[in-house]
Amino acid sequence: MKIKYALMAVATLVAGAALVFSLRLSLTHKGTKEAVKEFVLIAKDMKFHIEGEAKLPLTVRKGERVRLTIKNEESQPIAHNFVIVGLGIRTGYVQPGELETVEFIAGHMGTWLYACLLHPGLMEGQIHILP
Ligand SMILES: [Cu+2]
Repeated sequence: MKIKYALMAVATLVAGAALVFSLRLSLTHKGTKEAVKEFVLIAKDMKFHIEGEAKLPLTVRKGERVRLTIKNEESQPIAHNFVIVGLGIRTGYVQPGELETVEFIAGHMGTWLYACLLHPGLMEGQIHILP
């Protein structure tokens, strides 16, 4: 009887360890696979400015996950949004003091126009999706 319980305990431990190991494997896999390219665009004085070390125009590689945040830092009551014309990506209207983030996979190579649809001409730029 005692041996049977001991064997069951060992089997449970082994199964538990295998489960933990496979969970860690899948987490590690996910962590390396889903690197995110992050941009923060500041909307201020009717222009887009880039925050941090990123440069304009925005440049990413095909297949990359992109996380883009638009922050409205206007001192006047002016709303803005962010739309990548041609890729079907858009935020809602972002009010002063607010921000919104969109996330997408850069699936189509080329140079795409992005803009604030409320102020086209004043607030627009390009995103390059490279091979
Ligand atoms: Cu705008």
